[in-house]
Amino acid sequence: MAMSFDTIIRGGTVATAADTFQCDVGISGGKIAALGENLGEAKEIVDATGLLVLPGGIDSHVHIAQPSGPGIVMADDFSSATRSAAFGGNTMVLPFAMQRKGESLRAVVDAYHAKAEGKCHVDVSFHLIVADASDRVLGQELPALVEDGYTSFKVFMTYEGLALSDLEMLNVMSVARDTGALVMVHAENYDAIRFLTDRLERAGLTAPHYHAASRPIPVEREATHRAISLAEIIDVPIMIVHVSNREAMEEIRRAQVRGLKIYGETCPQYLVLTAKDLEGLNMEGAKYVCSPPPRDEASQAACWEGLQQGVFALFSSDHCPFRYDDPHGKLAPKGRTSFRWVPNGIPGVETRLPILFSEGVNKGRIGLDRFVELTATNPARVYGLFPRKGVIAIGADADLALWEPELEVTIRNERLHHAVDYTPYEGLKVKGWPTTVLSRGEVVVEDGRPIDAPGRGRFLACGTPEPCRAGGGRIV
Ligand code: DUC
Ligand code: ZN
Ligand code: ZN
Repeated sequence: MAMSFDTIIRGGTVATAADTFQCDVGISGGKIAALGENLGEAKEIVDATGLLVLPGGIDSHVHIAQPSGPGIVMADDFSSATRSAAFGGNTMVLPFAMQRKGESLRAVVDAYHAKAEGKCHVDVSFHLIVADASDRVLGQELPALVEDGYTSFKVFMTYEGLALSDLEMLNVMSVARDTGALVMVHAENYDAIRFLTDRLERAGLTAPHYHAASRPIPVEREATHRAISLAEIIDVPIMIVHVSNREAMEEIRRAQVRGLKIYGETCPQYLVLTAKDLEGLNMEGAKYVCSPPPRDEASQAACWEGLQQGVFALFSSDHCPFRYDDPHGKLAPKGRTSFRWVPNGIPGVETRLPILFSEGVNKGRIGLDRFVELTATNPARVYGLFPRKGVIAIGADADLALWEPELEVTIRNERLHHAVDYTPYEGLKVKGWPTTVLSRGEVVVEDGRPIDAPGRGRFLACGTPEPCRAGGGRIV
């Protein structure tokens, strides 16, 4: 007897991290209920003829509504960021709940839930940023938060007020090992950056592009090596986030070859931008200030190699949205005095997938299966959301993005949906764009048109990350 579904996606080409095949997708109760042909009746038919049907992207590294220093305000709240995410083919994002020194992590988590409440267009889980590795945080708060589904912590090796000492990193890693959580590491050497920044400023070299000179590749390579060594001492898996160059990538590869569970992530800015982009006239370069900074073409090639060869398991946006022409953003008065004070981060949640699809799949650098793996399946596995998320399989959430693989788009800020007044990818031509997006079976973007659904996105507790599970294989 033919079943009846809420929705059938008909006539598309389904692609997963393993396979690409023609079939229809039957959806009931927000879940994928059937894959096959002639599925029968449904209340709604979505015609996917000529389209690719992919798992919705999971952007596992975004910053939303984070406090960012005196007078600096992030452009996106949870509404605009998750709406922008949906328009870029994503059905889930993982932002950070950021602790500041002296704060209770639990109170921080509650505050971020309050910021997100009623606003999200797609589903959300949180990573924790541990800035204050006090005995109470290590002994009580982190273990309780892991139990509640916050199973990944980011630690910083740089930034005033955020950087942890090696001892503090070891303590956080030790809690992660005991509780089955994954530590994400921002690997840059704080003292080296301070030394170089002071020297550049003394020489009057304060324009935005000196940001890149203040954090050269050895700053990242050394910290990457040190983070790996600390993880080896504790015997715990870690994720090195936003890797920008060959030397850091090779540190990760070497550790992997030695059998350590060291994971890596890279981002669009390290594939299509270089330090030259920071050299714009006047303050224009501020639009590209992020850390680590974009490097050069050889570094871009190395990041592609890392994606192709499985050194990197994740491709995330590191969406970190500040307006440009705004005293609370990139043009904050202090930022005009030195690159040191320019808010650090660039937007990209909506452009992440089209950039990788176009530069990767359409240009033959990676296959469609690898695209799905890097952008949806691996994030779900790495952060304990699989198999509910990140896959087209019976029983999974019906989080789907329908792509027009040949659609040519010139990226312009005016077509994006974030609350930022620029995109660092302005003018970049891409081929392939997601035009219809379903979150748990509900259409949230239809043929490029908005379906306003703030508040329908849910918080999801994360399970134990796969890298932290006993016997868990390496995710590549
Ligand atoms: N690190 C991030 O992960 N995002 C923005 C800035 C930074 O330093
Ligand atoms: Zn970082
Ligand atoms: Zn980030």
